[in-house]
Amino acid sequence: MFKLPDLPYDAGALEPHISRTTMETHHGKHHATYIKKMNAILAERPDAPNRLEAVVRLAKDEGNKKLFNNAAQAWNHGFFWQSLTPEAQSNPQGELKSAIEKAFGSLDAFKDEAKSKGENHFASGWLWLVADSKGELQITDLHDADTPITNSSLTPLLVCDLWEHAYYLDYKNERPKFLDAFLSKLANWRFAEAQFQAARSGSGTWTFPV
Ligand code: MN3
Repeated sequence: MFKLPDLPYDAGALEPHISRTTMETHHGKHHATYIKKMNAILAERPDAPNRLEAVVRLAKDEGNKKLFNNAAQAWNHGFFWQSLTPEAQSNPQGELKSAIEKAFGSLDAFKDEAKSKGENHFASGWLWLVADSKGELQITDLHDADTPITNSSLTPLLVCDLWEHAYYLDYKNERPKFLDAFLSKLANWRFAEAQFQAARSGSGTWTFPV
């Protein structure tokens, strides 16, 4: 059984970019419901692994869509809360900065590509910055509950939730404005740097709390 993890900051801390109401609904209702539904399925599965990452991979391998959708959404939201920060942050530093410049040309070019992929993603899903096994970066948009953790050669560094529930109360249909806020005000580059270092050293990437 998994518990809803606490937000790593106050629900109102991301205002004015994301309102307290959005965060309370997104975390306390949407995220909580995915965990509740997953737990109901796992209650019938005494053989299920006790790490959420392993549950997500098992559900994918088994083709168990209902379990996969709820388990992957539980994991993705846990990772999304870490990908946001209320702190005014400097841009990516060190090796992550170099890797972004190598992959995209510049931080601005990265933001342009991320915004374009996020804007053009049809319907629900997630916008990921991932590192491959060679430490090379890519931006990938995945549909619905899909998550890069089922691909053993990819490590997620940051994610932005593209489901309407992530931004509709604050931005209505204007997803590009939400993407701008994410890319220029909210993205947690210190977390992405730590993930990138962990990916390169082969251990210590973020895991869902048990
Ligand atoms: Mn969501």
